[in-house]
Amino acid sequence: MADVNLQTGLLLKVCGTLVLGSAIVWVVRRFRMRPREPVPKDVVVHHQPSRGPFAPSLTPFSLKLETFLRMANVPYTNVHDSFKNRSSKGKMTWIEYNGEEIADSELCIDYIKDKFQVDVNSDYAPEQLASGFMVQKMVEDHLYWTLILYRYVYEGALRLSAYRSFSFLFRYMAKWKVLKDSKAHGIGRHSQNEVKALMTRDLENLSNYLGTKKFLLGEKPSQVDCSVFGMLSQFFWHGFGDPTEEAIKKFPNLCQYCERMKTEFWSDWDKCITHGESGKTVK
Ligand SMILES: N[C@@H](CCC(=O)N[C@@H](CS)C(=O)NCC(=O)O)C(=O)O
Repeated sequence: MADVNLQTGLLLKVCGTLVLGSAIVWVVRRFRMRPREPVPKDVVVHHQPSRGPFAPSLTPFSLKLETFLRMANVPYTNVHDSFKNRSSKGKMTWIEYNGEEIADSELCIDYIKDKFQVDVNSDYAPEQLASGFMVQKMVEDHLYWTLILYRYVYEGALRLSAYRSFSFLFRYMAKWKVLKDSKAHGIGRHSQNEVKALMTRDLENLSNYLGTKKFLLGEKPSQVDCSVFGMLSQFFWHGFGDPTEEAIKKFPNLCQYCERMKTEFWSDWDKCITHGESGKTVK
């Protein structure tokens, strides 16, 4: 009799786990479901998260891609849904064009350049473009990690929560994920002081590279500026007084560069930010 009760209990536990597991899978799938609205023809649809408090996005890669769309003068529209509706690769910024879906900001840019036959780099020689490319890799694959370690791990997204209603669970999950991913990258294994020194050194090199030039490569903006601007905007407008903001403020030419890119490509900036109001709907 005791054996039968034990087996029934075990069966109930297994069934319960299966039912609960299926329910979680169903909820996650539904949460991530693609929108059903028709997509306009011959227009790039940029899926990105909602607008940021003091810059158009809290995601450097979304700001990079949208700045590129403006630089390339390509018809586009935004759908602010990618927080829930991720790309096929699980990341946030992505595009749709006439039924095709492209994930990853850099691959989106390659696709747009090819589809619309645009060249935003024509003012520069291959050697200059190569150095710009290497700057971009430093910014996206190194400086970026210092930013998100500060934002989500060391600061626990607390400063950000003043402008965005992030639940405790979200902040906990974000911290856990960034810590896990940054450890896989390697940088997350350093101490906070070491990360701070690495961040400052990246910014210092960037500042030296920019020097007195108007844009990264010279007098005219080019593709690399989209990426660098997307990233530096986070330090300049979305540091909320934390050490990332303190770090960029030590380099006046980087701050002026942020303002210059804003003036050049974002005349509607004020309509594209929430001005710190959580949940406010803007362009
Ligand atoms: N190489 C990607 C990087 C995109 C990326 O890392 N996006 C972050 C937001 S800044 C993201 O989606 N993180 C969520 C995650 O990793 O699950 C691109 O250029 O689009």
